[in-house]
Amino acid sequence: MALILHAASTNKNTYKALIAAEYNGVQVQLAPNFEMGVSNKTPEFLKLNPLGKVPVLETPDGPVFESNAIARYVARLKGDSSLLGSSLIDQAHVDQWIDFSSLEIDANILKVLLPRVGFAPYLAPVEEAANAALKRALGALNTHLASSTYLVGHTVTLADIITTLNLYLGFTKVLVKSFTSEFPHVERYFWTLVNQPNFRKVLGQVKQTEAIIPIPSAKKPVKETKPKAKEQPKKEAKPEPEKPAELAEEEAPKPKAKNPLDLLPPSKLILDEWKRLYSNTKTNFREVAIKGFWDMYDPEGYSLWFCDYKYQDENTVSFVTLNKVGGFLQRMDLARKYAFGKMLVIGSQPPFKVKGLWLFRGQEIPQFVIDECYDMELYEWTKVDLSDEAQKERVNQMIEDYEPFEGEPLLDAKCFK
Ligand SMILES: N[C@@H](CCC(=O)N[C@@H](CS)C(=O)NCC(=O)O)C(=O)O
Repeated sequence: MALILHAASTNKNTYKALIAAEYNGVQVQLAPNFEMGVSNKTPEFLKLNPLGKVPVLETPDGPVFESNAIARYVARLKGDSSLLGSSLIDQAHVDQWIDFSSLEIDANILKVLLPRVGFAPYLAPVEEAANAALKRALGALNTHLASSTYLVGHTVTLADIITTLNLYLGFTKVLVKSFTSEFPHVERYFWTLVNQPNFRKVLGQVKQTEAIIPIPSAKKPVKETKPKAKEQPKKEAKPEPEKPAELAEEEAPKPKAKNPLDLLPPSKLILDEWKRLYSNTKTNFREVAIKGFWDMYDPEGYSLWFCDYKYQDENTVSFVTLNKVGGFLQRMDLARKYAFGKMLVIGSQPPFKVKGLWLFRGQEIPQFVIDECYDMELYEWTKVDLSDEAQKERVNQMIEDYEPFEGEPLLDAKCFK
């Protein structure tokens, strides 16, 4: 029977146990319908972990919290698992690297990341110290990896799983290429590990972040943590010369330019009206919403686009595929005033196909969307030819979540509105 892991499916701490489970052939399943901030605050959940934090693993002998402990439990479920090290000294080294990557790498990445996503107050000296400590740790790791493929012995151990996931948070969120290129053996190690089949099944395709998240405006309140007044930065600090270039670049205040799409001639299609019609139509969708859409559609002020994920063969795990689409829609937030979209995850078995339909203001895909949402390049984009009735019918079917879509059931249909 599968062990139940209570966790958000986008959390790198969750992936530690899931990848260890893949290596050991153990069944671990995410708790269905888990909602971060809701499910982990219920009285039942607090009995599993009094802090209300995730992940938590339910085992036949009771719950386990702390992601490293959970991953160790999963690793130990297989008697002869090579994940734990075969000699006393190898086992000690597995533990050594787990602690090293948690305390020297993960902790410092979080000190950089959390203020930038609004979960802690931003303080330039704190970030600087975290970056320096991170460089020191990556330097030591780089030296170790100069002469070894894996951290301990000649196969993947739990130390590699946990270290890679700690690096994963860094590579995908804060460590841009100019930062990591100082540590070529760490880079080689990271890309080798995330491309191992058991990692890939859980993580999908991993991409290094191209830019570090900008420092939130000093005026915006931080989430959850309330800093004392004297701790708050008075205004966005000017880049300091000794700061890593990629961070300094992000700090320069940028004047807010008007979006060129706001300068287009007015359109008879009022996007909010269409979004309202879409949301409020509960019955007769074809006759009401779809007909209403074409009645208000303005082919001069807007354009419709099909998108097709370029790497469909990689969509082998349903929740990873759904997360990928969910992440894309979150990153499209910047286009909410100018776009409407439907993203379908198609098929009942892997590999799942991801296809979508987007309505954009203007005749082209807006340049700021291409520039700022990296997912755009992961899709093939084709402008809808409205003179082709078959393409128009495909638009209708995508808007209404028609099933079977192109002969297959829908795993999910997400709407961007
Ligand atoms: N050291 C813990 C970290 C747990 C943790 O901080 N979890 C966060 C999500 S990444 C959480 O559940 N936060 C909810 C809260 O603080 O209430 C582990 O590795 O499991």
